[in-house]
Amino acid sequence: MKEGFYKKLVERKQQAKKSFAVLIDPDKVDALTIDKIIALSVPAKVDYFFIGGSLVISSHLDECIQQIKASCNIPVVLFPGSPSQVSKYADALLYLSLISGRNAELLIGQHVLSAPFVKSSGLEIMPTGYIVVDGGAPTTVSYISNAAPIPCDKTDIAMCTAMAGEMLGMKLIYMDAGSGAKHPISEKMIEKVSSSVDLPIIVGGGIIEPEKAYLNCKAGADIVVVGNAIEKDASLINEMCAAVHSSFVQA
Ligand code: 1GP
Repeated sequence: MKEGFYKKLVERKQQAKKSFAVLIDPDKVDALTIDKIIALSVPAKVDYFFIGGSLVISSHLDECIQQIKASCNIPVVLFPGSPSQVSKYADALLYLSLISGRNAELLIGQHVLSAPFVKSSGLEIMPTGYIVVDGGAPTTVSYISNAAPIPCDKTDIAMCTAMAGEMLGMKLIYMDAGSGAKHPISEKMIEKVSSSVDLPIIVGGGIIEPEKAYLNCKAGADIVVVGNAIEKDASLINEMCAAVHSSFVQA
């Protein structure tokens, strides 16, 4: 099994270092676009590529990852919308359990069915409490998951969900307003969650401005993920990444 990735995440959290991840949906990119994203991400010092999507209709997940791996050292983390989105070429897998929902299939059902396949991938598996928060519009994740998101102002529910996830043994918390959300998650909710658990916190969904990415980090996000906005304008990578990294203040 690959290892060491999670350890580094925890070390970064202990040092209060914030990370920026570019989300790549294999359905939405061709080889040329991937080259462009890499060309912008390397000088910007992007920390991670997250790969996945709620659907993933295309079948070039392996090729996407191999292309990235052949051109740069930015780690590739799988953010799968379904168990079919597993590739041995990645560095690690967010092993998502939708703890904000009450759909048994996404809490444990699909994990049982795919367990031997996932284990044999050799990937570093990171159990991740996936918390979907209402982002003001029905997103693919809320439709596909068939699970109600947490209302955006119910910070206590988000906090208790994250705490329960931590006590159940999750290693990461991913707070997601869903791709293309109208409203990203509030700093109030991020603050509440991050001050209640010791786990690294990933935040994404509807972040389109560098300022928002910065504020999310100040509120306690350890990794900020942006997909949609970068699909529309890849030149945002540099500014977003700089905003996230600038939130780190040396003690
Ligand atoms: C979605 O958190 C990710 O699952 C990123 O969302 O595509 O809106 O940036 P965006």
